[in-house]
This record gives sequence, C-alpha cells and structure tokens, in this order.
Amino acid sequence: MSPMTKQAMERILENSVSRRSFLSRLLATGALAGLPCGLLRPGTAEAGQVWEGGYQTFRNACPRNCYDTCSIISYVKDGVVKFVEGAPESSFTRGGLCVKGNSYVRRVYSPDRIKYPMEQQGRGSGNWKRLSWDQAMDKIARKILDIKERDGSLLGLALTKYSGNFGITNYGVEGMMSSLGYTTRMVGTPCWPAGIDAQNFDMGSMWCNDPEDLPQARYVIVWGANPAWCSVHSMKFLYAAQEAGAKMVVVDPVFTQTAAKADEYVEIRAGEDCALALGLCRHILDRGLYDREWVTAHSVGFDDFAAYLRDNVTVEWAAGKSGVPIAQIKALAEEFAQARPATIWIGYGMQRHVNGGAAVRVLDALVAMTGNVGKPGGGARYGHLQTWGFNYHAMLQKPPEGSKGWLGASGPKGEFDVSGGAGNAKYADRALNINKTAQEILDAKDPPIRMLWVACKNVLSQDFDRPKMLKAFDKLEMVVAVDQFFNQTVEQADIVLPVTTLFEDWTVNASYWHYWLSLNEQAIKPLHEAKSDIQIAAALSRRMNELAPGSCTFATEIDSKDWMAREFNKDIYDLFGLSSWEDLRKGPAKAKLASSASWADGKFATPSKKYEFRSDLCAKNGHDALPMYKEGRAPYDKLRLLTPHHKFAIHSQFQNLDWMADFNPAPFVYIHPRAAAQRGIADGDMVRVFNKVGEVRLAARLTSDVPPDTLLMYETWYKGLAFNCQNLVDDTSADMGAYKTGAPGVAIHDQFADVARA
Ligand SMILES: Nc1nc2c(c(=O)[nH]1)N[C@H]1C(S)=C(S)[C@@H](COP(=O)(O)OP(=O)(O)OC[C@H]3O[C@@H](n4cnc5c(=O)[nH]c(N)nc54)[C@H](O)[C@@H]3O)O[C@H]1N2
Ligand SMILES: Nc1nc2c(c(=O)[nH]1)N[C@H]1C(S)=C(S)[C@@H](COP(=O)(O)OP(=O)(O)OC[C@H]3O[C@@H](n4cnc5c(=O)[nH]c(N)nc54)[C@H](O)[C@@H]3O)O[C@H]1N2
Ligand SMILES: [Mo]
Repeated sequence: MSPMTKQAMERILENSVSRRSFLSRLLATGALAGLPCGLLRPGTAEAGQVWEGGYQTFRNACPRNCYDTCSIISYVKDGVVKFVEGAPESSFTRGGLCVKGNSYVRRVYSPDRIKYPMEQQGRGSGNWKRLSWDQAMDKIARKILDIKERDGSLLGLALTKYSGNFGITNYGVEGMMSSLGYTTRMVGTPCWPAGIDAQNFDMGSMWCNDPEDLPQARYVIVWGANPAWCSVHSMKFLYAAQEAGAKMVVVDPVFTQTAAKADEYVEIRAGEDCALALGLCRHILDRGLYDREWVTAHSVGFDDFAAYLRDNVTVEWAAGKSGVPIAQIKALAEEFAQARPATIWIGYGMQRHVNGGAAVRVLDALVAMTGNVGKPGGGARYGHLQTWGFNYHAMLQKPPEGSKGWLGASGPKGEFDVSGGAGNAKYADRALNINKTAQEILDAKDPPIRMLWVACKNVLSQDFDRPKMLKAFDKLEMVVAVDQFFNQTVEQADIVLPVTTLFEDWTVNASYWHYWLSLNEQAIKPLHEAKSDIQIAAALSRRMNELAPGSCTFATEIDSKDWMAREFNKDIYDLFGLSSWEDLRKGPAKAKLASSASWADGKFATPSKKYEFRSDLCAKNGHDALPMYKEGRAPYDKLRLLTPHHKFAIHSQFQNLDWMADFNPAPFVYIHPRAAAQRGIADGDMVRVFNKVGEVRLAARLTSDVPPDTLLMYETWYKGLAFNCQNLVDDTSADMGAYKTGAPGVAIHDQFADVARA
C-alpha cells in the first residue's frame, strides 16, 4: 500500500466539496472529454480504514442502469461523504469515475433533495405539505385497504418500477407489492428487450464476452452504441485494441463522440441496420469468406440463410436502403471477415426500432457466420445476466392468505375471478406493458387502476407519449412517488416519500456488461428523513398490520445489512471465489470465467443446442424464422427524431444538479445546416419541434454531425425547465421483447417531427 500524503489527500477532499473546483477538476482530468481517470493512485484505500485525518473509507457501487456499474470508494469525515473515487481493484472501473459519478457528493447533499414525506394539494400545484412518516403510511395503508374492500382484490394497485436503482435488495419493492396481495405490474423494459429476444432465439440466451477482452480483437464494430458517453470505462479497452492494431468502426446515423474516436465511421440511415448487415453477409458469402467449418459444426439453418441472401439480398440493394456506399460495404465485409477475432458491440440504441429485434438477429448472424462467436476478442456483444444469480430474498414475498387476483396460467388471460377461487395458486398479478403505461392505465378495467406506486422510475420523463400519460394520471385516485428529487413525476404525485442515496443503506450490485461484483456499504446515516425502498416497505407493513392484522406479509422491522447478506448463496460465492460477502469489503470481485468468451464450448442454449440461423422458436413467437429484412416504420412527419442518452445525465438523473447546469445549462436540438436553412433557422435560435404527439421549445444548434433528414435531442431532465422529449415520442412497439421480458420493446428512435422558429 502506498498511501498518499495527508496533505495531498486533504487538498483533494477539500476541493471536492466546492462547485467551482468540480468543474476545474473535471476539466483537468479529462472526464469532460469522456475519459475515465484515476484521481488517486491504485491501492490507496482499504474498506473501513480510518485515515490519519479522520477519513474513513467505504465500499460503494453505482446502482444506476449503466453498462459500467462502477465500484466506488467513498471517503467520509464526521459522517459526511467528502469525496468519491473509482475503486482501483476493479480492472474495469480502474480508479476512475465518469462525470456523473464524480458529482455524487453534490447529488447526496443537494439542497433540492426531498427531505421528508409530503402531500400535494392538487397535482402539479406545487402546494406541498409536510407529513410525518406515520401520517404518510397511514394515508397510504388506508387507501390500499379501501381498494381491497371496494374491488375484492388489490388489482387496482399498480406498481411501475424500472431502473433508478439496480441494487439487489431494491427488488424488495416488488416484494412489498407481493406481500400485499396480487396487484397490477407494469412489465417489460423500455431499454433492451428486442435485442434480448433476438439473442435468445439465436443462441438460447443473452451472453456477452467479458469487455476486458476487447484488446484481443483485431476488428471492432461499435454498432448503434455510444460508449464514449454511455460506457466511458469501456473506452480504454477499445483504445487498447486500436493500439494493438485493431480497426474500430462505428455504425451510427449520428457522428457521435465514439465515432470521432473510430478509424472509420459508417453513416447509416436510421432503422436500416437489417439491410446493411444483410449486405455484408451477402458479400461475405459471395467471396467465400465465411467460416464453413464453424458453421457446419456449431449451427443449424445456415443453408437456408445463405439461400435467402442469394435470392433476396444484393450489396447494391443494401446500399440503396442503408445509404452506405457499395464500396464501403464491400470493404467492410472483407475486412471484418478476414480479421480474426472480429467482434460487434451491438448497442441498445439501434434496436429501439420496429425492426430492432430483426436487426440484432442479422448482426448475430454476421458474427456467427464469420466464426467469431465463442472466441476471446470476438462475439456479438450485447449484455449478460450471468452474475445475477442472487436469492432475491427481498423480492420473493408471499401474498397474504386468501388474496385474490388475476386468474393465473390456468385461466383465460385477462379474466378476473370474482368467485372466490380455490386457493392462491390459481391467481397471478395483472401484467401490463410498461412501454404503454399511459394506454394501459386508460384501458384497464374490472377493476380500473386506482392507485399507482412509482419507485426507481420517472414515468413522466422516461415513458412515452407524455400528453397521454397526463390524461392517464387523471384517472388515478392516488399516486405515490418514492424518489430523491422533485422531478416531473413527483410534480404529478399526491404523496412523495424521500428515498436514500446509495451511500445511505446496504446493498450489492452486479453488472449486465462486465463481470465484477461490488458490495455497497452504508457509509453515512440516511439524510433528512429518507428511508431506503425496503425500509419503506417495512414501514408500510407495520401500518397495514396495525390497521388490518395479516394484510401484509412483509417484515415490519428489517436490518438492511442482514437482508443484503441474505441475497448471497453458494453459487454466487463459488462464481466469484468468495468465502463470505464480507470478502467484498476488501474490494470488488470478478467472476471466475472459464473463458473471456461466451459460448466458448460451442454448446448453445437453443432447442437444437446449436447456433440457430433458422429459429423455429422465433417463428413460433410470430417472427421470421431466419434473420431477414424487416421494413422500418413509415415516416409520419418530415424529419426523423432521435432522442438518445446524454453524457451529463443518466436519463433523468444528474443533469438537474447545479454542478451540471454550470456547464450544460439547457438542451439543444441538433439540426443539419441544410434542414435549418430551408426553415430559416440560425444557430442558437429558439425553435419549436412538433409532431402528432406534442411539441417542445428549445434552442437550435446547427451541425453536420446529424444527417440532413434528422433532428437530435438528448433525453434529460433540466431542473426548472419544461423541456421533456417525451412530448414527441409515441409508444409504438418494437418487434421483439415479449418472449423474454413479458412485453415488446418500444420504437423510441422511429419518431418523426418538424421544426420551425419559435
Ligand atoms: N425518449 C427516450 N426515452 C427513453 C430512452 C431514450 O433513449 N429516449 N431510454 C429508455 C431507457 S434505455 C431506459 S433504461 C429508461 C430509464 O427510465 P427510468 O428507470 O425511469 O430512469 P431514471 O431517470 O434513471 O430513474 C428513475 C428515477 O429513479 C430515482 N431513484 C434513484 N435511486 C432510487 C432509489 O433507490 N429508490 C427509488 N425509489 N428511486 C430512486 C431517480 O431519482 C429517478 O427519478 O428510459 C427510457 N426512455
Ligand atoms: N452517460 C450516460 N450513460 C448511460 C446512460 C445515460 O443515459 N447516460 N444510459 C444507460 C442505459 S439505461 C443504456 S440503455 C445505455 C445506452 O447505451 P447506448 O446504446 O450506447 O446509447 P443510446 O444513446 O441509447 O444509443 C446509442 C446510439 O444509437 C444510435 N442509433 C439510433 N438509432 C439507430 C439506428 O437505427 N441504427 C444505428 N446503427 N444506430 C442508431 C444513436 O444515434 C446513438 O448514438 O447506456 C447506459 N449508460
Ligand atoms: Mo436503458
């Protein structure tokens, strides 16, 4: 161990609490350029260690829905988090945090945090009145009991939860609902479901190589992903690949910061990934550059796929559809097929289309036919859930005896049994599509949804068709939002409950991209009157049982640390080489992988146990059996609208902080100079972007980084601004997702709009 001098440490810590120094520090370290950076030297910290100057260190983990799921060390003095850094022990986090991670100190201590339970007199009025926890729980519990009495079930109580906090104990929110009875659940995900289904059909599961083996790749295509912003810690592995001689290509309709770092940029017409990828496959087939041996040994249906390519696909056709020149397609195909190993990073952005699942299947096929599946440095990289085998103790709660609900698997879907039924086993929760939350609330009957519990989710910022969502909210008798900030959903809630940040309670975090596991220790006491979601569940259970004994099975007192410990099991310990979770106090652990490559043994989890170019399962689920071309969505307005993810925010989180607003105070819509000129729009003009869903007003920025037929704005919440891109995004479904996630994905990037000077 080589501790820093006390003075150096003090300097960093003192600097870290000032707003100006946050900016200058980020500038100095390059974090603003999207580069991860270690501020402290590796090996300087040990969990629980008390520093000379009185700083104690704790193990934390960023619980946001992000590829990187960073392992964090927090430095605490006098019960206050003074400074955070990336854990040096993780070769993925490698001692550095992103711009958002570096701002955690502000997020925790922001004066804007919700401090105590409150009730709003009139949604959207801002007329909030403080409640005690007892009063809040009493109002909520009485409402739940009232619903049960009126409907004979709790199907009128709905939960919407997504990705605000991916800590494993936070699945206790679902557990809380189960412990009340059978309720209505918003199921599915707005994020990645089309690709999940596609990979399940092709390989039997979604399973990516360890991203730390990227330096072994000789050729990398980053296809519809923007890791320079959305996975900054992966960039060092991409750079290492480039330094070792690999070529990096980016396929994106937008010239992103990742594209700027690539060796070649392919400007594709959005929604035409199927066409471009099929063109590549056809050319590889024609040149005989596919891996005949691998395809014969490990796959089924390749001949059918090859016949489809010969009969239906030409490079010229692919060029016409995708807008990518013929010569570039041919060169790309030849280079990709001849570089071994070659890999594709399949982004989540590219599958948010009506043909997104179909496109992911063609990309998988391209990687497979070139013999790159199962190879270190190769692979069709999308995501994985290999390290998520926890007990889900917090989640798996039982409904109270005699609870009634939706008729389960035996009953006709959607039918509610009012007869009393024979026992709990025949009942289930009512599952509704999270990506059509507004429509589902409007349509739900027998019983209608009366009450919505919102946790880890910002419905009015992140869900689709905001005008319709506002109408849907009008139907709800009570909305409870559990959050940290007065965001645009809280604005429309009746009761808000303050929730802790990651530093204020225990949990454990895994990643869907890398293979590290991190403990999240409680580093400080909960601020103000905040409670974690599982502590809120216990508080609700206490009041429910006081009012109606037996009405809630959730524990009424819980020790969060103990509940965290209960999530571990032998398989997790074995996978990570741990003897106890306490080992994680020394630092994050990495899964002991037999190979850095997924599917290295060539045994797939499909029905045939082989890679399936032809998937009957896929056909059974209503799609084409082969990876085939699927038309995109027909434009419904003049320009395409893309609303991807921003650098200074993760969805609606972080950009609301004053520290972020300092250097990114307001959103822009990015417009190509030609499209702008046609409309008399100059750089910096205030404009109106509008379509059939609604409109937003914001400043225009002219750039040829976007195609002439495309408008780009980033989905983000700016405190104090009305900006909300969901006024322009409808809830049209993607093709796939229902098989594995319970609901299809959503075609976020198949949106269209026009723009005019405001
Ligand atoms: N137009 C458009 N829409 C999109 C997308 C897009 O690209 N464009 N992307 C989609 C994608 S990929 C995703 S993943 C979703 C994300 O959608 P969400 O998961 O809704 O997004 P977040 O804003 O990350 O988090 C939601 C809330 O959780 C709160 N929170 C944080 N920690 C906790 C906690 O411990 N407990 C509780 N109760 N709350 C907590 C945060 O303060 C925040 O308000 O958005 C989707 N929507
Ligand atoms: N800083 C930051 N990091 C994040 C997040 C964040 O909000 N901010 N969100 C996290 C989450 S939940 C997710 S899901 C991931 C998202 O990670 P990514 O998938 O990397 O990010 P997105 O911004 O959703 O989309 C990536 C790119 O897809 C492109 N794209 C859109 N349509 C098409 C198309 O038809 N074809 C092709 N080839 N490209 C297309 C967009 O132009 C965009 O540049 O990042 C995670 N990390
Ligand atoms: Mo996501």
